[in-house]
Amino acid sequence: MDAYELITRNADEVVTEDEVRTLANDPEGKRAYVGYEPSGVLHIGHMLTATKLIDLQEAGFEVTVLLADVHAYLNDKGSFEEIRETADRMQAQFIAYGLDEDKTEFVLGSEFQLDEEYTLDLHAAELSTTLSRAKRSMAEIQRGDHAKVSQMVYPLMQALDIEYLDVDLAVGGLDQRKVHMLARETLPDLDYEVRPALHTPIIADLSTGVGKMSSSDGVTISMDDTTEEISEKVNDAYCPPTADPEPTDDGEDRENPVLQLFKYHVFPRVSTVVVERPDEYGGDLEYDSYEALEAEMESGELHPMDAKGALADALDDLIEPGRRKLDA
Ligand code: IYR
Repeated sequence: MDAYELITRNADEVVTEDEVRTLANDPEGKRAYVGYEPSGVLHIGHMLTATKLIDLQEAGFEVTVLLADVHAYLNDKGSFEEIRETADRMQAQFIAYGLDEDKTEFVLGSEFQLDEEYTLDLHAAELSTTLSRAKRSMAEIQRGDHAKVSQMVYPLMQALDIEYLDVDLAVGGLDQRKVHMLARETLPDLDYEVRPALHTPIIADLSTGVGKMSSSDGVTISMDDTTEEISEKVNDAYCPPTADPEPTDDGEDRENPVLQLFKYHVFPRVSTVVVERPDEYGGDLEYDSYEALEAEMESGELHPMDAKGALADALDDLIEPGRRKLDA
């Protein structure tokens, strides 16, 4: 796989492809980052972007993980003290999950976001951004009448982080695209360069295949799940024998979250997936690519129940090192 393919594989969106191609021409020592509001334990959303960071490290990038304590504070996630304790625990989990300790720098937002220069740049960004533009960059759920001023400042700070962390590439889930678009407009206003961004897909709700898998409501896979919990969640998952399910009766898009997890979470980390089956049902199946697994599910050779068993085992193996860290 060439560097561009490795850097962009499984990304839902690359902004812009030309800019990332330029990075891919000489990836050694280039810098990428993802930011996370410290909260709870790692869940599948964190792990998907972390998987992309692992791809980038393999391609030669140095990686910064921003533990965005100030952002979490602005988003009403608790006191600084609570947020920072969570940040420490998250850092240990990211390493356990497989980020290369020597090529990963963990930075707390408050280490630079409270400096005078940053603050003055933030005010300059506030001055060059209309309220309606800032509002458009906010998450959908925050945009009502109860939105706080802090939540409008938040995306502007995220844009500035790209400059202050001196990164060549910003990575995030597709839910970060609005902020990254704002950054493309805001940074040049402050005479800073635009940097490309890469967005990972959002996994659908595990039990319905509709909307997004979320830790706040619905079922998610977390690092503190027991083997039994994972197995239960996966066995109850929505999994028709196709990667392209029909929309719901209300016309909502549906995905197959079991296949999405194989594609975006398991195969980037595991070279072969073995589906165990008793001999009377044809014996074990082995797949060395997501495409091969998808094809056999669609043809009927691989039954969704058997695929779920293999998925639960693979998820369990991937979170096991982090789970041990939590217990320690
Ligand atoms: N908005 C992210 C957290 C975050 C990401 C980056 I990239 C930053 O520079 C700062 C914060 C979230 O929703 O978790």
